[in-house]
Amino acid sequence: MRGLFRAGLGAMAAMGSAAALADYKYNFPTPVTPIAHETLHVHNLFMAIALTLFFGVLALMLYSFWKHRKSTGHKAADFVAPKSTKQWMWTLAPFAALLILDYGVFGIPAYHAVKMYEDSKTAAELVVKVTGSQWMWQYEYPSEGIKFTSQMTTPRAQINNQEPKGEHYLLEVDNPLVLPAGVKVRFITTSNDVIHSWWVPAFGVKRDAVPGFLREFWANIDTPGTYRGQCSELCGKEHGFMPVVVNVVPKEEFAAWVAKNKPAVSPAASAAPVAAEPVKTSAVELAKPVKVAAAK
Ligand SMILES: [Cu+2]
Repeated sequence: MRGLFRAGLGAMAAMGSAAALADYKYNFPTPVTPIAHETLHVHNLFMAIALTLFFGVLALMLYSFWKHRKSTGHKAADFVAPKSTKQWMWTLAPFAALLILDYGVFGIPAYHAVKMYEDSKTAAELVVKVTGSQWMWQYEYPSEGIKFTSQMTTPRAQINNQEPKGEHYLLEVDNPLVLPAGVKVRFITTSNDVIHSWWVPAFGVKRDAVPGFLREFWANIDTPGTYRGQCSELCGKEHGFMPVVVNVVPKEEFAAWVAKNKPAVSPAASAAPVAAEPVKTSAVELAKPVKVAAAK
């Protein structure tokens, strides 16, 4: 019994260190936001509990099979409903254990993670509106008056196997979203047509962009860098061709970027979209930027 239990613990320890050594290659991407850290923590905690339970129950079962085998004179019981106190105990104890596990051990950390995820307003310093559209993303900084579309730049020839695939195949865009590091950004998301979903794995956030609704999420990215994600709600035939690319830069650099891209006229007076770079129509053959640019 003890040997089996030890073997179980050993296997768990091996799996744990292997995951750490793999440096997230087979695990979550390196987390860069509080939500991503929390998600990874909750995942690891639940995984440890689930593995402990799995090996514990398995060891107990194997031990029971072996200990009460027929060849040593044991006879199978044939009751259908609990009758004695002992039988009631063995029926109710797992039920109680499940309740405690589900609501206490799993429920409480999960509740805190979800509560944290939903708190997009507290101390948010920047608002970014993300609009999904067949098949590109439109980004808007309402206070700064900046608005542009972000389209995939992977050439058709690569998709059709006429050219070797590039390093960021299907994960590259003309105008990436630019965000400051260490600032809580509140995202508001919606869609122009069908349901899309904005997702950057390293941020630990994914939220459906639903036409007619404004939905929220947030991110406070601690490390500058380029982060890539994808639309993760099947939205039509080009669903796989509307990636998300986010350039996270230090605060000062972001301020300079805003100053450079801020429209000269007040945003209210200008109905025309202001692109970080002019919207390129030729980049993706099938993109329809005009439609998006004209959208409110
Ligand atoms: Cu989509």
